[in-house]
Amino acid sequence: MQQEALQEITAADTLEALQAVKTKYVGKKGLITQQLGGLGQLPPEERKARGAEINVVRQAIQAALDEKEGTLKRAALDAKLRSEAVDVTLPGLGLPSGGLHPITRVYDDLIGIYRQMGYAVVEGPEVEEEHYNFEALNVPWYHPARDLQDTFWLEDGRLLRTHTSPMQIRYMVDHEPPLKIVVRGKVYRYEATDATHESMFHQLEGLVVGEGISMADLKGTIAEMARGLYGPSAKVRFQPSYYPFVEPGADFAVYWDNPRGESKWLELGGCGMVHPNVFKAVDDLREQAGKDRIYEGMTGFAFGLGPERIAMLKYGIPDIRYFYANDPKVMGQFRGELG
Ligand code: FA5
Repeated sequence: MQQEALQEITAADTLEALQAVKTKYVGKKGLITQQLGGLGQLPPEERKARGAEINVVRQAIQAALDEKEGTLKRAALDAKLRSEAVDVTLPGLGLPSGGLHPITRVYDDLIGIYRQMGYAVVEGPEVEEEHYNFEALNVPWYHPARDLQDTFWLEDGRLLRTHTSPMQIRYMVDHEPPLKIVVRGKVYRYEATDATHESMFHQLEGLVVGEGISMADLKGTIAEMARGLYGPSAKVRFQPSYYPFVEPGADFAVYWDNPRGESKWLELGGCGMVHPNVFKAVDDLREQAGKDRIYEGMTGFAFGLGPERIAMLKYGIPDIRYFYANDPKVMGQFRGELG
């Protein structure tokens, strides 16, 4: 029995297997325990010798069990330590980095172009007074143009600006001409969304006011922007259009000549010469604030465009809603490229 037990102990290569051997021989109902239990049936003179014999076997088995248990436990601990050890030769995991949103990149491009032309960059409130968003821009309450820009109204009578044009008014009330500004920021319209329309989107507004500013300056500026965006061969197109705050007014498009073979005219925004009623509204507000009337008789041009349109073509994004859906599959492609 001792020999068999020792063989089984040698063969046990896991702690579980060893436990089974232990139970088999020295457990409560093990073979050795049974032998000891059987001593009572022997004649008293044989018991002592037999008992001593069984004990020797038991001790031998127990010693072998203890030794093997120690060996197996050390091996298990070694394996655990090896698996947890740091392998300094492995490449690092790296931290996922963020990146600039495509709209931010387009803004950076546009604003870089306008800074070079000497424009100041300003921002304005997204919650706006009705007067600045509409009336002062020559859009009285009964004007049909209000229907073109469906409005989110606040309970207090203010609204979410439907375009960046109200900053034209705010800036002129606070500053004297000559001036050259671009306005960046979010605008909101209460309208059904589709692949090219969002209810929140961005605009870049431009305003230049001084003496003797002409339509030629406006066209030259838009052409300069197009060349800055698309290189020296960029083309621009103007088509007559109507906006109450400019006269004459136009829509402008830029020819997109792109390596993916998607060349086409890209309708970018509206523009025109600042309407005299806008200058008058600014002077009225200035007067109310105790300032001089200085805008009547001035000339100027303004434009407003949507950077989403540029970004969609530039980055091949087919649906405007991807920009604000926070889908990592889309925005993750802009990781790490800071610019
Ligand atoms: C305006 O908002 C005028 N304030 C622009 C302007 C400024 C004209 C100064 C003259 C002088 P319009 O509603 O067309 O115009 O919007 C301008 C641009 O914003 C559009 O050409 C388009 O690029 C973008 N845009 C308009 N609506 C949406 C929309 N729902 N989603 C995404 N982009 C839009």
